[in-house]
Amino acid sequence: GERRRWWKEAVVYQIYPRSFNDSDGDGVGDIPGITERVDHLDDLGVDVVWLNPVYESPQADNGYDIADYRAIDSEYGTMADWEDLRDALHDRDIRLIMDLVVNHTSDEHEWFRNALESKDAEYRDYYFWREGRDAAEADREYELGPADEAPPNDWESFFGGPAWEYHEGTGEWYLHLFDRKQPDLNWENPAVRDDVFEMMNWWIEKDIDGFRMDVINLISKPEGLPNDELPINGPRIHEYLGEMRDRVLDRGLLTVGEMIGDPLPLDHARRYVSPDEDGDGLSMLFHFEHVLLDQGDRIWETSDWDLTDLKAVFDRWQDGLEGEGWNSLYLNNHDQPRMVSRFGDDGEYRKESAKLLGTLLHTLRGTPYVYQGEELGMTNYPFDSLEDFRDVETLNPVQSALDAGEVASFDAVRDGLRANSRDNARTPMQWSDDEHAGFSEAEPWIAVNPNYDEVNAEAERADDASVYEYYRRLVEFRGENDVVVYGDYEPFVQDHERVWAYERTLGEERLFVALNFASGETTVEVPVDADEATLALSNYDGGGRAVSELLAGEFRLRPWEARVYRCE
Ligand code: TEU
Repeated sequence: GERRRWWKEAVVYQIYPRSFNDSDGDGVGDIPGITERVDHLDDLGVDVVWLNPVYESPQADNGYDIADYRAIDSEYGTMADWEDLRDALHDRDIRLIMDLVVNHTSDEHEWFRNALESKDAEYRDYYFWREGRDAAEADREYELGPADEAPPNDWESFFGGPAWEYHEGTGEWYLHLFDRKQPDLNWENPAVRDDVFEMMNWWIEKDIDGFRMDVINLISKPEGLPNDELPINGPRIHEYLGEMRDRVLDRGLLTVGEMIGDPLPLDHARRYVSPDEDGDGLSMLFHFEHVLLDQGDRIWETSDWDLTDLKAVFDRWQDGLEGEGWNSLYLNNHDQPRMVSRFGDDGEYRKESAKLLGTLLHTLRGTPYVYQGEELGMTNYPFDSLEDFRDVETLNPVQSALDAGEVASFDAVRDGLRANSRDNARTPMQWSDDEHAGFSEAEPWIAVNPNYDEVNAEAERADDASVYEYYRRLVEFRGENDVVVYGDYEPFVQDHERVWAYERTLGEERLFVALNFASGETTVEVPVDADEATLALSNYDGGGRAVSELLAGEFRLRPWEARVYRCE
């Protein structure tokens, strides 16, 4: 059987500090604001908090551009505030994992400032510096750098535009796979690895419980930085992670690596999370395959998907890591639109579908990650102009496309951005129906979703039929039933376009889960041959239908109905 580990049994709650709770009335969330709300987490029953970056940063990418790994950004508070938060969480048996962003730093980090000084500055080699190509060699024109030069290669930044920036002072270009204010660290330099590992150990000494590792499978770049290879799962990636495992990680931490790639090859994935000695030692990883299903090439483009695609991705991973490693389970985070608007129905069946998606997350095999506001059924934001957005990943490419005339006007991209923008996830947490949703006394840095009068924590905590109350029961149910954590997963009716049905088994214990991903009634035949079944969870009031119905072969589900049966 599967080895017991505390992080397999845990439910993780993700906090985006900028948007969680503002304690000092500047419109920006902060660390004391989180501490004020730890009871919300304790009542929900979650076991771990993952805190998005709170380090000193010019905030070009909301903290994913770090200027000092060992200091807290003054916008968010002080190190003493952080220690108070850690203690408040630990007092309630909630562990704390920190975001580790070491593919790149901020261009305002002292290493990069030093690197800018000259070609042989002490920290020059902490980053990737290259000479430009002759402009004639490139197959397109660039607006960056000297007229007779093109960037060293054709790589594109994940945020649009070339992945290189020209530096006049030294006449060379530096690599940035994200914003130009996020220069990539050169992991080939052993001094970089020493410094990163020392910094990680410094945080572990501060009694944290693990790391979420930002785009960690980008840290090894293909040799010579060739045009036709991408810097994903590069040649030395397992060597670097193995070194990290040996020098930092063997202490029972929760480590979750964010892994770019579509698809992410299973052989790499297995090695990242293999519990064997030659595995990289990560507890689990985040892949992107399910959240890329509906994406087009550009941020405002979407593509069609149906439930069978979504099930196929999850089935592949449930199966692919079986006995080889552990899955993470997420449907949204700070980079993704709200799950209920995307995979559910955020209109008539908002509550039912939010609960159904929660049921899925809490009954598959893996560790669930709940993103702040998900437990309230928070939805996407009705963006209406470019001024409503704050995110570089939205603003940069849209602005360049507008400038280039590739996109005629905001109207042409409105629907796509409403569906896709990361800012959907970043609107303030909805605490109450007070002004600014109880998030802040001041005008928040990004607008509050207008539905806060109905969708908010205070109202939901007072309502037994709320999404919040259902989530509380889900977390509790998972905590009380080993079969949910350690049981085998077996899907049924994989070709069904509306129903996701599966069973989980562990020894004699058996659960049967049926989820109707549709805003209408659906019937389905499921091969459940149990003699007896009792309803354990349902997202409909009085959802307990006669057991005979389950056994009749044809199974009827109401719109977005979710049912979990215990079979004996
Ligand atoms: O995100 C990784 C990443 O590639 C994102 O650009 C993601 O693909 C995209 O947002 C989906 O729309 C991580 C962090 O989670 C993100 O917030 C950072 O901006 C990024 O790395 C750079 O550090």
